[in-house]
Amino acid sequence: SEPVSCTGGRADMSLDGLRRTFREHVFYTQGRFPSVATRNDLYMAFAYTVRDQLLHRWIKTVEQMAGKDLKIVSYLSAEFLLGPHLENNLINLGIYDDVLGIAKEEGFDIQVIFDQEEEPGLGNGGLGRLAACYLDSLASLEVPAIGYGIRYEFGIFDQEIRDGWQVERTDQWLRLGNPWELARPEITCRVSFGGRTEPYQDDRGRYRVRWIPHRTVKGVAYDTPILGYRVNTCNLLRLWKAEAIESFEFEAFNVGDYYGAVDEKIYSENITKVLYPNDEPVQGKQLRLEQQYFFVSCSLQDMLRIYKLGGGKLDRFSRHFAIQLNDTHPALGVAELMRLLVDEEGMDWEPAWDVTCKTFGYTNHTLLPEALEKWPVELFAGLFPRHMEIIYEINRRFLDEVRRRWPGDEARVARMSLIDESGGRFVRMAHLACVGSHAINGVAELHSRLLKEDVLRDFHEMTPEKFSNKTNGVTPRRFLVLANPGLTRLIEGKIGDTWIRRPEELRKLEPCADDPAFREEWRRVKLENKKNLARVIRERTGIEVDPASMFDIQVKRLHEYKRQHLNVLHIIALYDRIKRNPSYDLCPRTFIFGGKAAPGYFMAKLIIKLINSVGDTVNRDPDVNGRLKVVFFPDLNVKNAKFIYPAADLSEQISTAGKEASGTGNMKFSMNGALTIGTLDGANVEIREEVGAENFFLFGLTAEEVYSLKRDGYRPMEYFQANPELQRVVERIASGYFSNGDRELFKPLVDALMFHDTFMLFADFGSYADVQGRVDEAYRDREHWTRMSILNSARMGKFSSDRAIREYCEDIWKVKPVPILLE
Ligand code: H53
Repeated sequence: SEPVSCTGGRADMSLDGLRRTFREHVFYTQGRFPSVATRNDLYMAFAYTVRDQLLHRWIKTVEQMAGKDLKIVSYLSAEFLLGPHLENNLINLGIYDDVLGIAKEEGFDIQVIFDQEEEPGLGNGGLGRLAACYLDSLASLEVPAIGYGIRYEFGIFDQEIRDGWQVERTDQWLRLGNPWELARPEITCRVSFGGRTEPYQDDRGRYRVRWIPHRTVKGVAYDTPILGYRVNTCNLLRLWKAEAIESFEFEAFNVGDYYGAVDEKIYSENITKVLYPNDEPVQGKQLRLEQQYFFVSCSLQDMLRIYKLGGGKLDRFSRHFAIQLNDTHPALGVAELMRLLVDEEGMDWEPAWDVTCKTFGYTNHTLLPEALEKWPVELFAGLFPRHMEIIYEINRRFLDEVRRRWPGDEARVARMSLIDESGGRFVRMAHLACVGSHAINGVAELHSRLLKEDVLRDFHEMTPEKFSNKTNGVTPRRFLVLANPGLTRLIEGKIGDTWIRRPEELRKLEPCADDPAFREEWRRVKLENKKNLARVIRERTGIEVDPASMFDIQVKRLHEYKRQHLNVLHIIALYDRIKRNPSYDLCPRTFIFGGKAAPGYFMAKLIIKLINSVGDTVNRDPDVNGRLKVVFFPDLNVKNAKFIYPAADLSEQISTAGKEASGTGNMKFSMNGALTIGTLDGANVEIREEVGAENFFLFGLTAEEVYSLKRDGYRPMEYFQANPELQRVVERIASGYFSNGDRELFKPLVDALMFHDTFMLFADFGSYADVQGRVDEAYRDREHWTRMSILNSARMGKFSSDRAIREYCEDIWKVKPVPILLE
């Protein structure tokens, strides 16, 4: 067919072209005169102007890929935490300054326009943000890819802090429309639930099974273009929305059951109504399982549809699609692809299984036992009777193999089974993912090692060749270029801008660490970023913080294993030292926290309250005299995070060793020149290796020490009794010092520490406080601190998501870049 012509007109990216397109959108898309256009009208007009550029590249991408013998990556994820699109797209297109100029000419402040964008909060934390970074890198590396997920009508809740407590407010990101997506009402899939199965013989006399479902809903595609950095590749994020199928309403209408029809509509739409706001562990709710199956089924049907358009034969499917399972949330895909191939397409079991295993890869993101997804067999079989049968059959064949390899080892068989029968019966999603994939990976060296040694040990023994590590990465475009323009300019002045695609080149900055003038500039940028954050903190919390103080920051989801409360114990220790000796010499510090707690996670919410209560007391105490400030930054999301990472002096990465699979915030901070205080956990280990032990503040038990201490019987009380400062700290909390004399308020927290201390805060407290003392000293030597800061940024290249995606492409997906030409 003829190449699509879409040059000129709205594809014109000259300054004049952009200005004209923008004005047209104010008129013809928003229906406004410029003089009465609202802030939202202007934002929308800008967004559509930029989207036109994306669509131009998207069409070119599709056009040039069509008919080529290529392989597409399908990234299946229940979460994509994208963050605002507009600024990011301007950077990737390379028209940031042009658009700033147009805004100025037209007489308004572009920042106000950027602020108008509601971010799509379609994820909880690390896992969802990782998926977003990977989409950015896939497109930037010109790799054909589709992200598949769920178009939640309500994303992660907005967090407010009232009286020190977290209050959740529903997210309404779609309220004013979403200019970045295209509804595709013609791209739909049917997804069924419940019912029963029945055997039959097909026309060739073969035994077959058909599924007679109880109900069926419709999935509708919504597409968001994902443009790479300074390339023409524009990939696709396809999110599914659930709707009622028309026939239902029509039938019900005919028999007069109007309310029944409306019920059905509500019921169907419920599936993609809201994101479950739990990071790890996920909550075992039926609707959650329905969400998982819904998006996985839509996505697989869509891939098969696309594949068949190209006329491919099904047994070659895995040469054209590589599907990655982002955690176990989409693991049902293994059974669903089998069902589609065997029941719907009439393939035999063995070739279908061969295709399935060659197609899927599985990324594990957690070692926490309570976070490994298990679904009660009864619930599962009720919703998916056919998939249950398929899983039993996969399991039967798989366990036969286990028995052949390890005859008589029934304990091993029970451990490896897809069905957990150790008390109740559950489907183990991680086992399903392992058995149905040709590749299994963890997300940091330590994590991948622990997976092999512990959680997935039996699977590693059986198929070691499936296992690998793929250390996480983050996109330097959003987390450096967009978030920290000051630092970006400074770096560009020294080493140009090629590091934005090849961050290993940041190493060229190393010699600058010895240049006093450069260090001075480096500090100036940091100070500006701190002033900026101080302003935002003042606007949002009313708290004044001093940009000259050390900014010590811990932002991430609230979870006991992440140990925000260890940080608080240390703050109280410092406060206690000041109270006992008002002239105690302390380098002024501002402690900043941020992060959401799962609404049902009582302890996490109590920790938020504790942070705010300690803040109230400390910030007001005249004895403290400005040396300590404690701030809880409300509503941490991608949009707000951009103020935070660039402003940090010290990054807190203090999880119990062996608990944080990787962490990615640790990377964002260090790239922006923060020094890390951290345990040997997750990617901290590798960050320390890269930046150098002398530029990293290490403390705490190792994962091995944590395990052996647990095994030998950990007694927190022993650490408590041995450390008088720790006793005073805990006593201050327990006595009601921070809660107006209320001794009950924090009792659950205190008791959990004293009697269980599952995450070993007491064991690590001494070492943490000591190393914090070294941080205090180090910060006083500003020249040396700046050196370390520069070296942190310079040596973080490894943690670009481009590196991670290259590894996935080469080792797991076996896909190659496909450069796209515009003309
Ligand atoms: O995934 C991140 C890791 C992080 C890990 C996180 C995660 C979730 O956000 C949700 C569920 C889950 O199993 C794991 O906690 O350590 O960096 C991306 O890999």
